[in-house]
Amino acid sequence: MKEKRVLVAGTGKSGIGAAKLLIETGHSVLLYDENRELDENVLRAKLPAGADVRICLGELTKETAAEAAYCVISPGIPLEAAFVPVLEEAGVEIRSEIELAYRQAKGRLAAITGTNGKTTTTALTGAILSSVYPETYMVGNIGIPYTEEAGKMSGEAVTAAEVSSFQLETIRDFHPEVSAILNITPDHLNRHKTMENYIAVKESITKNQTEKDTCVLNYEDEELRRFGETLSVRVLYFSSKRTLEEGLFLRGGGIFIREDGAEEELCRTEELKLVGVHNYENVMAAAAVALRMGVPLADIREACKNFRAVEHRIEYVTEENGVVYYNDSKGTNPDAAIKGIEAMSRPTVLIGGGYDKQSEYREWLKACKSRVTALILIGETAEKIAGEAKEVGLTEIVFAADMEEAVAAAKAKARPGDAVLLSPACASWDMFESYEQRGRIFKDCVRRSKGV
Ligand code: UMA
Repeated sequence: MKEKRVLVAGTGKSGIGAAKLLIETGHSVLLYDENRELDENVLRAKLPAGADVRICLGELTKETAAEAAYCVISPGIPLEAAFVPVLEEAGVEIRSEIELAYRQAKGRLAAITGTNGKTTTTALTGAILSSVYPETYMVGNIGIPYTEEAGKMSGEAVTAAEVSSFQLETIRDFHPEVSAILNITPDHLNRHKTMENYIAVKESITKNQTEKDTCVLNYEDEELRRFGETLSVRVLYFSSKRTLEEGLFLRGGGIFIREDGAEEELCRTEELKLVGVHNYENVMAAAAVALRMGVPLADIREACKNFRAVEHRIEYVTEENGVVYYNDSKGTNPDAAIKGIEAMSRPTVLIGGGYDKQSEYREWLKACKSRVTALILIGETAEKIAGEAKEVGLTEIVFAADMEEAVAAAKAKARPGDAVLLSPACASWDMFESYEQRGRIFKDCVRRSKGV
């Protein structure tokens, strides 16, 4: 019988990573994408020359689906996609791209999820781990597909993975030794439909963990505290609000670790280059993960002190005529954007709006009220946000067609001593490929117009 091909759905970073890993491990691949406008030659050029790959774009027929042994799905593709029932009818199992990578990977794995802070926490965890383990990988939603790295790993490998709810949706055996859930607030509800579904998918990061493993949880998130009580996995909590009997916590200006009744200081917050309580939570979570991955406290302390903010997360861009520009393009939901605006100590001209995930903007706009002097809105959600902004008393609103216009409008509104902040509270996908591209275009517009 002819050997079946593995169907890889999606031809973005994850799809290409998955296809390459499958090819390396001797599989033939059926690379599929719903977008029929894609150029087959461009896709083929991303794969090893001469590889046994068939490319299929547009509609997936029953006949093609029946050729697949199983399907590796990219995280951006919802299970509601038109081709999914075709696969189901043909009895083809759908696995997450991280599931494929996990099965091929070697060594030890720590996986971090949560609505906000997971990129910073994963980057910091990776930095701590790499300070003591020579073969450290940082993978996943952070922008490096897990499948790109999995084939390179030896038994000594230590991996920090940022995993999103999209990636967790179709895991089966995925089993981190240490997991972390940082917080859960409404996000991606257009995809997951209900908060219950979203919570369940995030919490499924622990589903294969056993009593030998650890789950790091935020004690101040009521859902996660409750969830921790139901787990047979070892739980290590962190808290930014209270002293814990066991776990990591913020007290006064210090971060402490208490285990088996013994307390030690990890660091003073003023020693860190990260600012804001949300970042101290990220530091506690990363330190907790690293501790359980066997890193000595002194090494955790050093790595935390040396770590700088990641790009697009309240990132300083430049100062011009007394106005400071910040790029918080990673503020892709209202909760993340609240952190962005709360970090501003100056009157702020805020650029917001973008792809419509059916989020609620009221709390974010309320947080904006005391600091925001003008709101510049872009994207699909501009009208909706403008309506809610007026209701909370934010009336200085300008609509802009693109980032260039938004930056020009922000510039015209800002006075010396102000900040201009891009912190959209929305995903970027209506106007940009990614939040990274949105952030880079913002920075380019700011720099291009400097001095003009
Ligand atoms: N496609 C379809 N049908 C669909 C949707 C997409 O065929 O219904 C195709 C598109 O035509 C495209 C491909 O799928 O060719 C894109 O796949 P993708 O959206 O999964 O994008 P990747 O480039 O593989 O990037 C993904 C993550 N993107 C998403 O989850 C949307 C990246 O996270 C991640 O860095 C990367 O894998 C590596 O692991 C980005 C993200 O925005 C940063 N994540 C969300 C977030 O953080 O909020 C979850």
